[in-house]
Amino acid sequence: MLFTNPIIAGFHPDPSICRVGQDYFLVTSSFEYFPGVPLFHSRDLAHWRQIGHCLTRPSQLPLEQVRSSGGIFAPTIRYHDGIFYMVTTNVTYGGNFFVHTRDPFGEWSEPVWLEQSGIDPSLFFDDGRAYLTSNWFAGFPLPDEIDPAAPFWGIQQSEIDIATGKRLGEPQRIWSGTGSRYPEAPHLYKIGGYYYLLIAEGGTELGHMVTIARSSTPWGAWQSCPHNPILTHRSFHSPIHALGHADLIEAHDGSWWLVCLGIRPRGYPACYHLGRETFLAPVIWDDQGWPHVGDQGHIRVQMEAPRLNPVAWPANPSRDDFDRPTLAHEWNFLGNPRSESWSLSQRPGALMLSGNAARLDDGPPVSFVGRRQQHFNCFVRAALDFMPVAAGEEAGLTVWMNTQHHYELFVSQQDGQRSIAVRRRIGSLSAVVAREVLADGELTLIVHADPQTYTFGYTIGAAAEQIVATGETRYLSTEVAGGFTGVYIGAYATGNGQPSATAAYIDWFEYQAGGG
Ligand code: 6LW
Repeated sequence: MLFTNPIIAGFHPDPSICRVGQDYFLVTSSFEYFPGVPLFHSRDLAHWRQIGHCLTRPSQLPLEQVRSSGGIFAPTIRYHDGIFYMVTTNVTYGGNFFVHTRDPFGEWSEPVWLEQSGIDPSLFFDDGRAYLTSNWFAGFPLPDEIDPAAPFWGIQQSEIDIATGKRLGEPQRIWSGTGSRYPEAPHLYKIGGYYYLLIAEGGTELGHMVTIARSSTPWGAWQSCPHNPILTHRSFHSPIHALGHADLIEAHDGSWWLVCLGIRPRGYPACYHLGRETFLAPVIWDDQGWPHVGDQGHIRVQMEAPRLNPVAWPANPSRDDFDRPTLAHEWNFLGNPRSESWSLSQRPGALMLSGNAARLDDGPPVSFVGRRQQHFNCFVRAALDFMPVAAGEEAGLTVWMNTQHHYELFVSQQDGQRSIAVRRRIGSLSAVVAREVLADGELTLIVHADPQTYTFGYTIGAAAEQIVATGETRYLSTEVAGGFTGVYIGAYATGNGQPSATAAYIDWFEYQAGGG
């Protein structure tokens, strides 16, 4: 079978994978979005369908007033003795914890909080023991001057009681990698008599890489792989970059694979706005017991998986009519949603958003329901029924990177008339770049995305589309906006500082994937 990377497109970083028989489960980071930690299922490693989220309740995922790129960092998923475990960090509230379930298609447990610091926690089960491995760092962002003698940068580990989460010993600092910055994303495995410690180094940007070491014990001493880094695209000609933060898996046919994050930057200097995505590569073990990843340490867009049979899932419907009692898995809120801010039952068949006082620029608890942009080219339409009465009330679509970088196509009152406008916020600049009075009739908001540009338009009834304004994708990229996330396209409503009683109704929302 030929498969295409990324295997999960759009903002889906820090993948971790486990297998039960022929069923594969994969999780990714979710930061400020709720529900948290999207959970995917596959039977061939290449085709994935989202089956839910691991963190679906505020008691598992407190995100009150979370800032952009706070919340949930990298998760690890493991299966042991009939139980699935997902361990992660809520960097905003509480630190490291895990949840567990016997049924990944159902609900996960309440959090079990852990007594070990550091991001990127991972669990490893061996010989009746459970190990918690995480990174250890001296703070982020890096200070301008680092005293090489002072902090240990690397990986720490403790043994824990998996029933209670209590640690059974002091965390030990076990490896600091091969010498590059940000040793992180550790995963421990036992393969063919050795313990292998897989980590990421170089940071999650263009210098990202995957390194590995092995030992005869889970604690070291670690022998670094002679051909480290085993995966990197530093300075390599490819449409794919920043490969790192990986997890290994042995497939049901005995072949080995690696999932990792990567980006698809465009333009010059290159930048990316779809976020860090999930990639797959084959792994071969040499007769010295060291892994070789992909095509000589590189990942291509199209790769061969000769021994795996494709098991594709039906495509998600492109249009959501909001006629089910719960939101489909692709939808997210920003932070914990407030019950008064949204409803699927108030007007059956429509998503109701009610503007609270929070502005979009404030982030949570703004009334927002969005989905990831997963394709460079896509076409989004949404039917909006919204009759603002007070100044400040607005509702519409946002192309959203974070609180300081987002573009809106929105309806509001201006000089007593209902108008449609485009606002662009880029850092500390915010401007309404176009505004028109709206005629009466059924309003459909439209966003066309191509690799360089968002084009905002609308239709009234069956009339031809009116274009309102455009905006560059570049100014919503990670290089401009910062953070760890990728672009969402969402519906929102806000009172802009005043609670608003005027509901906005999204009758349907359509996301049509184009190329890329
Ligand atoms: C994650 C770290 C990283 O915790 O980025 O690329 C951080 N790797 O391992 C946030 O996703």
